[in-house]
Amino acid sequence: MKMLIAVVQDKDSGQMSQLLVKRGFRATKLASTGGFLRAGNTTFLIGTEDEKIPEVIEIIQQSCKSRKQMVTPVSPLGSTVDSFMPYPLEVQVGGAAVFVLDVEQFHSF
Ligand code: 2BA
Repeated sequence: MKMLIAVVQDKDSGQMSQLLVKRGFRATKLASTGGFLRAGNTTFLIGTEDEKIPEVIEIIQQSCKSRKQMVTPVSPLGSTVDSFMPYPLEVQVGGAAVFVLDVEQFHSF
């Protein structure tokens, strides 16, 4: 058995949940925050059999789009107002960051 952890954008999480339920997968959704953008995103925990991992990855690819986002960097510690120019920076976010882990045991009571 595997545990798939997928960090996705909030905008894509509704469609992804629907597809997972429709195709018979069990999942848990957690509200999360990206360390870099400090913006909300959604983390899915999906426990499934090894052979079903490609199907889950296909669902994630179908649901999650890549988007560009502008970030204004925060002033680094110690810099003066004169020397720091906070130019907005464009970053590409997503489709999804996916981790697949081995599960030693699973119990459901
Ligand atoms: P954030 O950490 O808010 O990152 C948002 C986007 O900012 C990233 O998109 C990436 O394009 C950019 N980025 C992140 N760290 C950066 C850095 N140090 N310098 C320059 N650009 C940077 P994604 O790579 O698609 O990641 C989307 C979200 O997935 C991340 O949100 C984070 O919540 C999660 N994530 C991505 N990689 C991860 C990892 N290795 N471990 C844990 N979470 C991860």
